[in-house]
Amino acid sequence: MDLRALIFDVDGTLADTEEAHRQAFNAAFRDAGLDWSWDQALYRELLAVTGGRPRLRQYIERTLGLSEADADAMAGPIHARKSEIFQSDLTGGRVPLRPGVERLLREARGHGLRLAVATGSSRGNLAALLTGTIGAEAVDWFEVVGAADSVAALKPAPDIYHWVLGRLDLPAAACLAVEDSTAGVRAAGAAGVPVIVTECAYTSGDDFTGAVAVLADLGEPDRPFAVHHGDAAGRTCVDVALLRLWHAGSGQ
Ligand code: XBP
Ligand code: MG
Repeated sequence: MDLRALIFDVDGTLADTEEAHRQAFNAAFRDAGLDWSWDQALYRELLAVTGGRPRLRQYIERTLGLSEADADAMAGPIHARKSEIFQSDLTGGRVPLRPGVERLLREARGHGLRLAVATGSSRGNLAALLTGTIGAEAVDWFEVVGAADSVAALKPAPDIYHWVLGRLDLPAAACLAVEDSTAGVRAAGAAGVPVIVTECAYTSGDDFTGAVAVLADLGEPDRPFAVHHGDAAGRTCVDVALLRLWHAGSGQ
């Protein structure tokens, strides 16, 4: 089956945003008068939970011994403040897109590939990232945006990918996902979507079993990329031709 659409994860894939998320959480804790501070090692552990609000809720349950309902009630306003801080950072262009992302998005559009997003984050975060990098018009490049408010079960559950496929009205075999995390690979895989990985600072060395290829990043023509798993067919960066090769080789 031909490749018809690319489904991009956001955090860690379109941009290395998790460090900005971590710092925004710590700023929100300070604003709330809490003495919590998540360092990078703890945040990497907490990232096992997809979704910033569920991640904070579980931390509150564990730290304060509150019930899930009470912890969620406490997490809500803190997470809302964190999102304000994060979005202000990104709208200001603080976090760039990862290497090759804008190039590949433009090339994919030029080849008539449909674009979608499947993220455990919020639509507002995506809009802030794109506004602060390519420009607000890039939000419309993505025909379908599956975000944390689209489904109840976030990655590694396949629900977000099923939701996106439904709105694309495409079978999984006609798509290819780009992810950065174990949870993302498992979610795409469980939905039958072939997936490639670009590791990020918080996921480097994690288990990406099932991915068609694992890369340091998408690369640029003049900036060769490192391939940790899979065959890049001698190419120096991920282009549509290489995506089609990987898609065909994935047995779809
Ligand atoms: C990564 C996530 C998100 C972010 C934080 O999403 O799990 O929760 O860590 O963003 P992706 P929110 O699927 O794009 O990698 O606080 O908005 O959830
Ligand atoms: Mg991610």
